[in-house]
Amino acid sequence: MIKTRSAFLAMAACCLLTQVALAQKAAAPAVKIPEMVVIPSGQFIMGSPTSDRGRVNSESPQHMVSIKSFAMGKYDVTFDEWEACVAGGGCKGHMPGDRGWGRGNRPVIYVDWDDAQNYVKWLSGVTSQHWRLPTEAEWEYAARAGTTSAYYWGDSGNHDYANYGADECCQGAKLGKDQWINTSPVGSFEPNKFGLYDMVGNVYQWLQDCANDNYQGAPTDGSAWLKGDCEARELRGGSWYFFQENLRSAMRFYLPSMLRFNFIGFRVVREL
Ligand SMILES: [Ca+2]
Repeated sequence: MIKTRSAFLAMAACCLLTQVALAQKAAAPAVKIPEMVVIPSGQFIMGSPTSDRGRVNSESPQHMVSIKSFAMGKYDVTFDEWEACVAGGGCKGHMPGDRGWGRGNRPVIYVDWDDAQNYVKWLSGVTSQHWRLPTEAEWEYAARAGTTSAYYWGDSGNHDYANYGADECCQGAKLGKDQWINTSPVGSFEPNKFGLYDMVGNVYQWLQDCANDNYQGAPTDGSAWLKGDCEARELRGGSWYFFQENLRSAMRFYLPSMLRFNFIGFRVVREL
């Protein structure tokens, strides 16, 4: 009898532990990881030719860069993905506002360069893989996707390909497929030839590189340029707030790294 009762208690304890384990598993928040696209290795000419309308001298001299294969975020990091980081104890609990434009699958905004670093640090921790921001060379190579035109679709701005602003600086605008005055849900336009969405328009994207006024002395192996003014960091891609020339593949821009704006977000890279 005693033996039977002990066996019953042991079995009950076992079931209880199993149920607790299952409940914990069910309650554990799913880790939301950005979808990625593998970018093939290759070489490209970085910078703009003098024929690019709206070019600035910081885009020269043009130079050949070799790129190793890497994985890049198919979309900008979204509010959903950012909030998974906060829910998982990362990102220093920073919960950015959205100005009432919507969260979910819209790109996260009001994140500075350090916030973006906190996000990739969290991703690296939960996945045991190496996540980071794109280098400026990786970004331009991925944005061009084999093209040499000013924009990856041609030589002039076009609201059918991206969400950007009015011709007169600086305000949002609606035209063609671009039906958003402010940010748009990621993936609202066709991807480029590498399968990347929103590489230009919607929000500017923080990059790893320090600010430099031209390409004299820039790396040619695709690595981040960590000399220059590292209190400021490079950004790429233009945004809902700016005019078309900001969406050119070669367009460069930098800002102090601690600024949080409603036209800046980021996308991630995972090393292969
Ligand atoms: Ca727009």
